[in-house]
Amino acid sequence: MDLDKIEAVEGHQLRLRLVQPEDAAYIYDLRMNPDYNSYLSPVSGTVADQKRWIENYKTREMAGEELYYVIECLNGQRCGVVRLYEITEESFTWGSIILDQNKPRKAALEATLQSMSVGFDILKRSVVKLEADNRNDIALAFYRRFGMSETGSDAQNTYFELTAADFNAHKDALWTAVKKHSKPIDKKHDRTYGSVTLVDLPVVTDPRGDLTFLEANNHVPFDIQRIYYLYNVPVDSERGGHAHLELEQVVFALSGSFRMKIDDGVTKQEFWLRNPRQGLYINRLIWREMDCFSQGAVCMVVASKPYDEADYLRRYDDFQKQVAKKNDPLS
Ligand code: T46
Repeated sequence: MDLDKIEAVEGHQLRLRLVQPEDAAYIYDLRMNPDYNSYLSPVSGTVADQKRWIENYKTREMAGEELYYVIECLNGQRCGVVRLYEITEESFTWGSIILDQNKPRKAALEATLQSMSVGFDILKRSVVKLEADNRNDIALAFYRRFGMSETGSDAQNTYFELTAADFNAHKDALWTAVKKHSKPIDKKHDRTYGSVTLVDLPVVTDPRGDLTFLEANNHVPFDIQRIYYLYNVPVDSERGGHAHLELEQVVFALSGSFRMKIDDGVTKQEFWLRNPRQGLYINRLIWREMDCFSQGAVCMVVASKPYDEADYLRRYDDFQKQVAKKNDPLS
């Protein structure tokens, strides 16, 4: 398997990336949510069970039997999941798609095109199989519009297949529809106050290994004036717990992983950093906390200014006051 191509698949407004154990709580919430789970097999157990399920799935992923993706907007916001399973020499089964309220317009079409492309264009399988619950009118209509052929039905489900040839015949028109009816998400750095964005770096791969680089005012949207790194971090350590008045930074997990909890004073998000080719750009006036460091994790930060303690807001109420001031139209 070409793991590099399979690991992350970028489209017009969405990225598919392989699921990680840290996605357990997100997936558990999705599958327990009655708004999304009506036509899926029921889930029981806990988030810890879901995490164990993902860990077991990772062995099937390594064996090339199954690919389970988290669907993200290009700004890193998760908005759903989709799965390719029962991958044989010739075919794969597609399903378990869920999209949540963060999905952009045309996300179902785009995520379906992207995930089917993995099966057809990357894995080179010649046919996909899938089924839809007979009560799920929206899915049935969607699969028919997508050009899938019905192969049968029973009391519960209708069964469909699509060949690689049919997929290739339809896909350009379907991508045109995605582009026409959706807005591309600006994944370039949003430099307004209070924003965070995932930043992808280039990689040069050859048999000697991978090489990634970053350039000031290109991959990182500022003049780099300082670089620092965190290492020998105990796994139960909690760092951060502050915001900056003027400093902009991009944070990378050069090795291992950790969680960044991000708060702009209104919305809280969390990002798991684990890929040395992907950093988190954190603008001014963002409260950040870091925890869940893996053993041996190394965090590298590139910063827009030298160290200055006066730039830190280390008390949450001071941070909230600054956010309120920034949002005050008369200030
Ligand atoms: C941030 C997160 C991701 C310096 O003397 N020079 C420096 O460049 C830095 C970054 C820190 N220090 C001193 C200040 C403190 O006495 O090192 C000590 C520990 O710093 P702090 O408690 O702020 O470390 P973290 O890991 O909580 O936060 C750091 C950065 O300070 C912060 O800007 O965003 O990493």
